[in-house]
Amino acid sequence: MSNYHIKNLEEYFQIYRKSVRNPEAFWEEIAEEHFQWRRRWDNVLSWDFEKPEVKWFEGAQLNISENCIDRHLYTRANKTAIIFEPNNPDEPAQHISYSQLHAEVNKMANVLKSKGVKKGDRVCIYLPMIPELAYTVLACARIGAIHSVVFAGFSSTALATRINDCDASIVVTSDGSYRGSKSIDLKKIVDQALEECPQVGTVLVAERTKNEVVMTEGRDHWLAPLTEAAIDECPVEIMDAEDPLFILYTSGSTGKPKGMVHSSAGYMVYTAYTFKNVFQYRENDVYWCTADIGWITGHSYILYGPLANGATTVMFEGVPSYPDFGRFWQIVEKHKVNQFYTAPTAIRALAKEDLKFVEQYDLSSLKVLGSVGEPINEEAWHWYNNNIGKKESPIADTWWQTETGGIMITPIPYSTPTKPTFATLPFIGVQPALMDESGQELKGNQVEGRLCIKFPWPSIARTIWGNHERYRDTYFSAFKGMYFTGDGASRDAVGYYRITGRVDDVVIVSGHNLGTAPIEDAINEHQSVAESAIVGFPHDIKGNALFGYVILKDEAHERNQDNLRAEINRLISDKIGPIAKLDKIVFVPGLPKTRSGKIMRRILRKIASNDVSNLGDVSTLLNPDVVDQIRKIVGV
Ligand code: 7RM
Repeated sequence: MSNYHIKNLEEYFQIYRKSVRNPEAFWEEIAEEHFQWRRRWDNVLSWDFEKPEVKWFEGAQLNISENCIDRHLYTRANKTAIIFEPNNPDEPAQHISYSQLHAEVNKMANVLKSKGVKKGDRVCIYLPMIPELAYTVLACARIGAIHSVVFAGFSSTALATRINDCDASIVVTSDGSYRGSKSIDLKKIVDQALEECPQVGTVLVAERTKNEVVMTEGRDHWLAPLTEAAIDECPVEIMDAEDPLFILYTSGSTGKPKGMVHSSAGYMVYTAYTFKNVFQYRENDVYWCTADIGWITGHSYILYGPLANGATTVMFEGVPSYPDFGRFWQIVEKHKVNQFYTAPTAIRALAKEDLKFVEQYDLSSLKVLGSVGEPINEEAWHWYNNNIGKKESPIADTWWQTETGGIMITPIPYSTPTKPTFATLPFIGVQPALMDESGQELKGNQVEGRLCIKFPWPSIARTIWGNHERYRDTYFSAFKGMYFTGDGASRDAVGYYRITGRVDDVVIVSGHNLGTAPIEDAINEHQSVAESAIVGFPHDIKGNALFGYVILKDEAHERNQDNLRAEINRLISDKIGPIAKLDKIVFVPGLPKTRSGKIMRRILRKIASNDVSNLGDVSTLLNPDVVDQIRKIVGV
């Protein structure tokens, strides 16, 4: 029995039990046999969820870029590491071998060094899905700089907040990006952001769209001439196991985004091990995850997990709808993709279109389908299973978070029988618990509660950048001695988990986590707005959409409401990004509040979802009458 590659359900249970009975021994064996270490650890695990503090493989030294690239050169130098598939299907794909990847990453590492970047410095990466993005991420890892990738769909304000929060002094970007038939002027967004970021002394600009850009003398440099002149050998920085590898921002229910900090060793071990098993990856398979590297899914399962296994990973620049709704399936056929990993929102969007977009392509290479980002509804699950997997490729509905670093609850394809809408069983080493609101663990099956994790796994985020107290308060204070996920879940009669969704004020729109508070903050800046509350409501394609309740200032009641709606959405677009725009905006006289002044979002959610059968007791509200007034305006 090999612990590294699970082959059937019995083996899963055996390995699972072993991993829980003695986690240290289990993870030590995985770490020992599958990675390259510069120094061995002194201690496998120390932890305290009260502090909270988690350390894996303390004393060990390594470099993750060496594990993802250099060590494969002995056996896989000419194997394709990354297939770059451009936005435009007429532009040829690039097959980047492990030895080419090595050269490009080393050159980029030397460029960063030449700009003064050192171990521990933060590098903000604001790039589209082009090879330079992969090179920059891995180059940072190589020299021990902490990368902070910001999704290139975010606005200049959102970018500036993230640059300043981690005090990055260098930004890597491009002239522009292609998204379907559109192109976006990324450099201009960076220029705007940097008006708020005086500490940024260097901007490196990759050329992609060749649109005109303004280059600020002394600060901005085209990347290509620098990499062309750079040497393609750069020694790796030897990192301690717990040295931070990257920061990735995720929205919280309140306040500014949280910069989740991931470690070097634990993150590597866990993403590599989950990748191998969840996707049942075999040498020479072609694996494709459609996420953007700006999200954790792209970090862990486009780059680090696959490359640590010497896999071939596809990086797609475009969108599922361009040039038509068959693009994903055309790419699957073209590159003979074996494992395909996408989000329910994409599945729902494609399921709405004519089946001819699927049927004209040969999808017989597919062996495993993955889903991530939000609960996959039954209809979408069956469409995916019937039309893409032809009922022969198991669906891995993978539940996890930016904070968890890697997949936590998932079927093991070909081992775990799947069940629509269920993420099924905990991955090896993961110890979930369902808790009731009084803080008691719900034992046994057929229960529903708040999803917590009882024991550390190697890739748990170690802190929130610059705010350890917020880290403790957000994840370790709701349930004593446990990591609280913010999600609700149920467990069925055989112990399968089903994730029911967020129990806090984060709404997942098209797979993007959006905190409602920052959107409210943006709206409230409108001169006509007095107060607002945003909630999610179910949406056919996006999973959830945003519903805004807005209280206008008195003098604004004369204004045209449609104009106001358009202005509010423009403001959100500018401050946060187009993904945060509201689908519905209603103008209301007040918001239901508790006596301590907290908005009762539960009530607003029910009204937005047209589900007012059970509004609960509203008599304790500060302003019970407002509920009926709002219902009248919304018409429910
Ligand atoms: C990987 C990722 C995390 C939140 C998480 C859940 C939701 C993710 C699933 C899911 C049901 C799934 N990271 N979520 N996967 N809900 N089933 N398979 O998405 O930080 O961006 O989001 O996403 O609510 O807490 S994330």
